[in-house]
Amino acid sequence: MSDEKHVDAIVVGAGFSGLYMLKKLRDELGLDVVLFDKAGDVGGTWYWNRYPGALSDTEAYLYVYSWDKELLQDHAITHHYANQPTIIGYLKNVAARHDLRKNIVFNTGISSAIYDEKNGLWHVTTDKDDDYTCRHFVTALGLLSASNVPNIEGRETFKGQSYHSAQWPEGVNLEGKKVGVIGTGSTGTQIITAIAPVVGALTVFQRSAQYTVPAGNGPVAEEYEKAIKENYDEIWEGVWNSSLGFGLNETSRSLHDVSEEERDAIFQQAWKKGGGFRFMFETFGDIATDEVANKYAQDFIRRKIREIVKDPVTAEKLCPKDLYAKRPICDSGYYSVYNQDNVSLVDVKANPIKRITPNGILTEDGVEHALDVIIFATGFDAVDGNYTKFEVRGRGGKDLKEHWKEGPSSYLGMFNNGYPNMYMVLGPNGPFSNLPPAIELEVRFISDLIKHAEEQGFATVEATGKAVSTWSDACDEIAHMTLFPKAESWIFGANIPGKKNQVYFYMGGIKAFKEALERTKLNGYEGLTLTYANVEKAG
Ligand code: FAD
Ligand code: NA7
Repeated sequence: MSDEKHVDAIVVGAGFSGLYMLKKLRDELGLDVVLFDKAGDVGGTWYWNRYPGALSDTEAYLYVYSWDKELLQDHAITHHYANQPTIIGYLKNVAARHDLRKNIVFNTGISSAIYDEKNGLWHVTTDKDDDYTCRHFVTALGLLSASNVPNIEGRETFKGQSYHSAQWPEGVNLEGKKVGVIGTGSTGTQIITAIAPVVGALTVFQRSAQYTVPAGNGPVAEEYEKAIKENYDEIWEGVWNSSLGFGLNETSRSLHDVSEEERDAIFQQAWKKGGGFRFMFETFGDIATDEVANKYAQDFIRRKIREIVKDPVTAEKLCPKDLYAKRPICDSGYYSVYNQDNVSLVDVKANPIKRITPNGILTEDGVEHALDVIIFATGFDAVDGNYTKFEVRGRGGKDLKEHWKEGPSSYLGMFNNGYPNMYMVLGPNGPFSNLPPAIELEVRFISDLIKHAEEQGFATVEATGKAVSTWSDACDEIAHMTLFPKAESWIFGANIPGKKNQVYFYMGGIKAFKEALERTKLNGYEGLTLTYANVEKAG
C-alpha cells in the first residue's frame, strides 16, 4: 500500500456532473481536487455507450452546459439531436478548454470511501490501492451507469460475441452477422434501428413492447442554429422556468377539452415534428396524470404501429398493452424495421428465453435461434446502482448499503444523514428532467455550500434525518400524482430482480427544484447541519 495523499476534495466520475464539479471546486473555490474515473477518458455515459445508433433525445442545443457561454456559441449544432461522437467531442472540448484533465486520474475506480469521525476526513482507496484523504467527497457516479446484464442460464457457454450496450468496445463489425438483441427500451430501439440494414439476420427478443414515437432527427438549417445562438439567454431562462428542461412548450391543456378531430390533429402534429417528451408533454397536460387521456395517446400510437408494420401478427406483438407511463422515448424508424425480411421478433413474455446455448438462444417453444452475436440492451441498475458497488461508510462505520436497506434516500438528491461532507450529484430523488440543467443546479448548490462552509470555518455539513424523510415523502407524494408509478420501469427500480420498487426521482420539475434550493439557502441551509469541529450550528 502506498503513502496516503491528502487533497481538499475528491470527485468520482468524469461525466457532465463530475467535470463541472471539478471546474467549480478547483477554479472558483481554489481547492486542491482530484477526480477519479474507471473510464479511460472523460464523457461518463458517452464514454461507455458507444453502441450503434447511440443518440441523446434531448434537443442538441440543450444537451450542453449553460455556463460555458463561449462554447455555446462555438459548439456546432448540426442535427436536432446529438449522437454519441458529437457529445463525447463536446465533453472532450470542455475538458481541454478548462484544462481539466490535469486533475483527473483515469482507468481508476474508487473501491472504498470511509469517514474518519475523529479527524473529519474521508479515507478514499482506489482499485490501484492508492490511498487518499479529503475533507469533501463528491460522488458523480451517474444514474444510468451501472449496467444490468441479466443472469440468463448458459450465458457463459455462448461461443459467439456478446456485448452489453454500455460496455461497447471499439471496432465491432456486425456486417452480415446473425445478431440477437435482448431488450427494446430506448437503447434497444436505437440499436435495432441502426443495425437492421447491415446485419445478415436480426432477431429481437422483446419482453415489453414499447411506445415510441419518431424522433424527428435530421440536419438543421443554418438559420435554425443562428436563431438558437442569438437567443440562448432567453432559451435558458425558459429552461429554468420549466418543469422538464427540454425546451418544450409544456402545456396544461386537457385532452378532455378538445374535440376528437382536434385531438388527433394535435397528436399527428407532434408525431410529425418528433420527440418523445414532446409527444407526451407538449400535446396535452394530462397524458401523464389521467388514465383516460393516457389511453387516447396509447391508442394513437397503437394505430400508428398497425399502419406501419405490414405483418399483422408482428404488429400486434409490437403493440404495448400497458400504460404509456415510462420515460417517453423516440426513434429513427423503429417500427418499420420489422418490414425488413432479415428481421424477426420474439415475444419473450409469451415465449420466454429458456437459456443461452453455445450457438444462440433457446426459447420455451424449443426453437434454438442461431446467433453469432448477442447484444444485451437490458438497461441499468439505475440511480443507486453504482453506490452499491463499492464500500461507503459514514459515521459509526455505517455502510451506505445498510443505511439504504429500506431503499435509497436523500435530502434534495444530494445529501445523506450520517455521511458528513459527502455530496451526491444526481443521487436518489433528484430531478426527473433533461439532466444537464439538473446537474448544473446541484453542482452549483454543492459548490456554494462548500464555499460557505470553508469561509465560515464549518468542519462538517450533513443532512438531518428529518430533512431526508421530509424530502423522500415529498418525492413519493409528487410521483403518485402521476401515472408513472403504475408502469414497471427503471424509474421505480422495477427492472432489476429484487430491487426495491420505490420512488427514485423528484418529479416536481426543474423550476420547483431550483426554488427549493434557493429557499434552502435563503433559510441558512435549512435541513443541513453545519458544525464547527466540536460545536454544532443547526441549519
Ligand atoms: P455519467 O455520465 O453516468 O458518469 C458517471 C461516471 O462515473 C462514469 O464515467 C463511471 O465510469 C464513473 N464511476 C462510477 N462509479 C465509479 C467508481 N466507483 N469509481 C470510479 N468511477 C466511477 N439524459 C438526458 O438528459 N437526455 C438524454 O437524451 C439522455 N440520453 C441518454 C442515453 C443513454 C444511452 C444513456 C445511458 C443515458 C442518457 N441520459 C440522457 C442520461 C445521462 O446519463 C445523463 O444525461 C448524463 O450523461 C449523466 O452524467 P453524469 O456525469 O451524472 O453521469
Ligand atoms: P431500459 O429502458 O431499462 O430497457 C431495457 C430493456 O431490456 C427492456 O426492454 C427490458 O424489458 C429488457 N430486459 C431487461 N432484462 C431482461 C431480461 N432478463 N430478459 C428480456 N428482456 C429484458 O434500458 P435502456 O438502456 O433501453 O434505457 C435506459 C435509459 O437510458 C433510457 O430511458 C434513456 O434515458 C437512456 P422490460 O421493459 O423490463 O420488460
